[in-house]
Amino acid sequence: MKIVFATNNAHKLSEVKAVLGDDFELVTLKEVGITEDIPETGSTLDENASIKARYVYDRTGLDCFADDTGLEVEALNGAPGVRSARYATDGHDFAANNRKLLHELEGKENRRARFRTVISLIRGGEEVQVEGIVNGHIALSESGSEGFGYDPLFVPEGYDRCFAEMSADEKNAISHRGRAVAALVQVLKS
Ligand code: ITT
Repeated sequence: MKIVFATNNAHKLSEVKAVLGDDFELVTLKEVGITEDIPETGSTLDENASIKARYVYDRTGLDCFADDTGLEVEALNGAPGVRSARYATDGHDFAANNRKLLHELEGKENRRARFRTVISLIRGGEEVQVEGIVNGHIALSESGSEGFGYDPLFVPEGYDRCFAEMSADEKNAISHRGRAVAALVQVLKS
């Protein structure tokens, strides 16, 4: 089954490919001629996932899905949340975002956080959303070199290592995105 994944993030693409397996052929934005950044103008993850998927569907008419992910930190009232990519700067500056997060949490005892991924699937013109969540906490300093984004700081519940210290398979088995994609597979196979 061919399906377009509406992302410009190469890390996401490889994570999702690994979970979807060989039953699905993922088509990239570039392959369908979309090279511009899709505007993320929504105020929630649900809205942005929908905006990204609709953008692709409206231009190609192809079955497609998009993921929008946010890190929600309890002591920061859910920030950076929907602004996770642009927390410290206008761009996707992972290092600056991590520095800002550590700074904002200085002196705070409650470091609980969760990653939440919302996937919007458009199949035959019909839209369905699924979600994946992983609870955890923000470490006191960065470690590891795997993954991307906030992975050097996020320690999932029940572990003493952050995502950036885990293999791709280990992260996918418990992560927000891994769980959301597992739910997506259920929908696609139904
Ligand atoms: P697309 O919109 O092109 O898919 P993006 O990088 O803009 O890619 P999101 O808006 O969904 O993706 O993600 C917001 C940010 O959240 C992202 O830039 C990372 O900093 C962070 N993030 C998302 N998934 C993550 C993960 O699995 N591990 C660590 N950080 C993640």
